[in-house]
Amino acid sequence: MLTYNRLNYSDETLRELYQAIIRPRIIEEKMLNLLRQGKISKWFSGIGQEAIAVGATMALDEDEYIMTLHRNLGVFTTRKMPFLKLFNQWQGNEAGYSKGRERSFHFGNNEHHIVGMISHLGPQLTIANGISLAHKLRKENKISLAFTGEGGTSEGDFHEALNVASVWDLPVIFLIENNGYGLSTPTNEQYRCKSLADRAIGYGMEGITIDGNNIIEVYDTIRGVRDYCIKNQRPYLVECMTFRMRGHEEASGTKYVPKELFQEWGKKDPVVNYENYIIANGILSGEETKNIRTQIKSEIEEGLQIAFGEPVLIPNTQNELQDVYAPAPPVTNSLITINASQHELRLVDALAEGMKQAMEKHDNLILMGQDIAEYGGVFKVTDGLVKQFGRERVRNTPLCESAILGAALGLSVKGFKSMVEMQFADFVTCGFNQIINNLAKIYYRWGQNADVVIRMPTGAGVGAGPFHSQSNEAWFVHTPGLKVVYPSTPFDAKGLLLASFEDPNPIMFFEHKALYRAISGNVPQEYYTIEIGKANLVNAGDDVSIITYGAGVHWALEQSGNFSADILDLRTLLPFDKVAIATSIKKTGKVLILHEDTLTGGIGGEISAWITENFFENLDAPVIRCGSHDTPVPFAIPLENNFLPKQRFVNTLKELLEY
Ligand SMILES: Cc1ncc(C[n+]2csc(CCOP(=O)(O)OP(=O)(O)O)c2C)c(N)n1
Repeated sequence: MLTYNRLNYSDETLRELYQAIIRPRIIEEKMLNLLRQGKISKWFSGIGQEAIAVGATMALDEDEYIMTLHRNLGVFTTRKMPFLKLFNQWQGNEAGYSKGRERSFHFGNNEHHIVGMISHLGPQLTIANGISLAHKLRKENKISLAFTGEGGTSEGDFHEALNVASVWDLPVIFLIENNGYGLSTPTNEQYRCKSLADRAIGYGMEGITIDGNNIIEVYDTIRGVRDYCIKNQRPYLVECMTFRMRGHEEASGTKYVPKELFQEWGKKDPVVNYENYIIANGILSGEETKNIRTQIKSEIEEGLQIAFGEPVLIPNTQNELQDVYAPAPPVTNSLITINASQHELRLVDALAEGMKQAMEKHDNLILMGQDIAEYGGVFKVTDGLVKQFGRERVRNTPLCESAILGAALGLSVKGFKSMVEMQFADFVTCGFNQIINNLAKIYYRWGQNADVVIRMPTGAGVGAGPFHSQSNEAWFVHTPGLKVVYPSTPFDAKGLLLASFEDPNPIMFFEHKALYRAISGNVPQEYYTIEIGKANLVNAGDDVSIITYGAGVHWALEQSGNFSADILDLRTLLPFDKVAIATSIKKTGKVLILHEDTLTGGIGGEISAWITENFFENLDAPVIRCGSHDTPVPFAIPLENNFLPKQRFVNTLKELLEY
């Protein structure tokens, strides 16, 4: 039995809480029936935990974002998502929230201010930071709230998210639904602190543990915590104790849970207890609660009838491909006259000039990265920007790639642009999940774009060893939803960087460290952009096409006096310029693909396959690839020279020409 303290809440409020908590329970009871009949797909039940989702949602303003999890039906219903559309979503119908592209609760919707989870537990916590940062920058008195299970608190993103929220003074509520089990894992195999709320102390924030089955307690606590977060501009950790009354998902059973626990927690059922309380205290009569139930049931039946009659989804491949990227605006100022005032800049300075002009043009652009403010970044690309644009827009970050990339996505949700600087491209591995699974896929999944440029100082040739030298662009080329840009000259670097900031999609922007200060060239002083996806023929010849990018462009150019070669600088690797490649190979009939990346699985394989599939008849020789050896990048200079294809490719080229 639960005991309720209504505090000063009006009958009206208590009635609203009842209407909100009863709805997800009735929906789920119906869903369980349908599941048993094999009419719907698997389901993660929130039965027994509804007071948390419902109470927390009721405590927020409607335009405050909630990052939800798989058991949070109560958030979706309390935010008044129509049952019909929700059911269409669960059924994978075109009329659902994700056009059939996502399952269950793995979607978001800006109209209802919900950012749903991806399957991976943890990343949603860091998105809340970005949303709250947006509130803070705009001086809006709003919070964001992110859910996690107690299992999810063991993920690195939980720690990174809480730390960043605290260091940046962000008004975020982190809410743990502690329901006893993470799949089959009980809490004593998940963590060893007395209460998870105690973890707040370690991050320098406040935390509290409450009864998650008591809807008035949840509602009142979250209201109070919300006020605290706004007033103090601080985050807060709330742990709600509850119990998962059904299996992790319906098919998986509950054999591992002692029966007594079900009995004990069954007595504390959040819906039954609250209904009894409401009736016993005359807030609603038994008749009235019955009517409310009947009305919800008929709404469900009506929705089911329509949704089951929905046509089977007929795939349209063109639509599917089109929805991978948010539409990019047309390129502006791309035609610069030859007389435009130019100055000679090193590649690093061209990037710095591009960064500055991007900041001037987009007042909603936020820069984030390790040591990028006063220190100027380890390669000094952001040097001086904090002085001109201030610390709100040029932000040093703690060491936590994942949390910052997640925050960048949160900023996008609120209409900001952002740049995240990886200190070295190698460290992107610590933020890999956010890029690959969150930023890259979100537009296709439910139409929210990730307006983020991730700058990647990359490449070898500087004796920096296996973890400061990697070429990892191919990892991202394999991920639909990303664009991969890789300039080789100062002119391209500035123009492509500015184009990247205009593009609303997530862009992996590779900058070769060894070229930063080694390559100079004329760069227009004014703002200009170069179209993403367009290659550049940097040398024209007849006998062979050298298709390359980054440092490879310069290796090839050094040899250009010895061969009659088209040297095609791809400039963008995803999408790569098929027209330019086709034009060149039709002319020369021989192709060498040269890249610094290791050979196996490098983008050369993809381009080679595409050429062979489409232009076999135009070829006078097999398509040849030349890349680094398939080893990690070695440290000692002789080893590194041996690793790189810079010297090797010349012989390969000769052999190809003699073929
Ligand atoms: C990163 C990651 N690892 C593993 C899983 C598989 N998985 C899905 S739910 C779950 C248990 C989650 O437990 P908890 O966070 O306590 O949430 P609950 O399901 O209890 O609500 C696991 C292991 C996952 N989704 N993401």
